[in-house]
Amino acid sequence: MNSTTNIDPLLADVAEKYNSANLRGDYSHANAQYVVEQNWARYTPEQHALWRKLYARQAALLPGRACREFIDSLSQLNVANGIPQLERISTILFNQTGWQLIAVPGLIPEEAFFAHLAHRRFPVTVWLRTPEEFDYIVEPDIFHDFFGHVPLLFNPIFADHMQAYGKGGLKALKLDGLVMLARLYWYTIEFGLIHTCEGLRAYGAGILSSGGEIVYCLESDQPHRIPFHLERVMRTLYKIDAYQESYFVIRDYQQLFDDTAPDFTPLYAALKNLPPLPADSLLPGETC
Ligand code: HBI
Ligand code: FE
Repeated sequence: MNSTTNIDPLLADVAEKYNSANLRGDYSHANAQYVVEQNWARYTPEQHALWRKLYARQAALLPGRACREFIDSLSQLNVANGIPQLERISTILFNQTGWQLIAVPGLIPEEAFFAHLAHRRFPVTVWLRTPEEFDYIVEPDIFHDFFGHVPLLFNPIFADHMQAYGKGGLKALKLDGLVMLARLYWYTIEFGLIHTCEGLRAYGAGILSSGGEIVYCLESDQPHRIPFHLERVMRTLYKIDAYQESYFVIRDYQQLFDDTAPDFTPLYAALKNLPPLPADSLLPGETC
């Protein structure tokens, strides 16, 4: 355990959720909302080169796999040549959808995370993976958070959903609905698929920032691809250290916003008494 996680029980909770014995970030300068300075000048030329390599590999995989909104938004950010300056992008983003980017040391406790989302602030981790972690990393680094999550915050409907999700998260904490809400986050914001006029596409950040899963999720015959259904997603278990065994498909972002708009209180009460579904479940009639 590093110095931080063994004194801050909230951080220890979220570290455990990610099977991390100790979180990698430097939390010693974080404020009460877990915000830090990005210290962009401290990134080394090698780290900028690693970002360029990650970006180039991922950008080449996007056509025909990432949703159109993601590709168009990413291309306007001009962040191929090095680790982005969060403040610069935050200013552009704020003018478009009222979202801001804030720098955080890494994973932060659920309540702080939800509170930021509820106020249209997206937490972006400041550290970058090592070259050895090029293909896989357990905790989200700046490439996952920025490349995976930031482009769709420029989409107004998705931006509204993210804020609603944050508000829902704060309520879930009071209703003991956190586990179910985390599943919703996982199967949409992290690993969601969407029907488009060009065919099935990925919009989830965990897919879009992954060299392997962006191909697997659309082209493998292994995983189930199931029409999104809120209760179904909230009951379905997930694994954090392997490709998904099931992906849930929305018709459009409006469906995601509308289906998750109602108050979840009765849903939590109803689902609490039902057993969770294994990640590889397929219920009758669930074909995509
Ligand atoms: N913290 N920085 C950061 N980024 C996340 O994606 C994140 C987090 N804390 C908690 C968390 N995600 C998950 O538990 C979500 O399900 C809320
Ligand atoms: Fe993420």
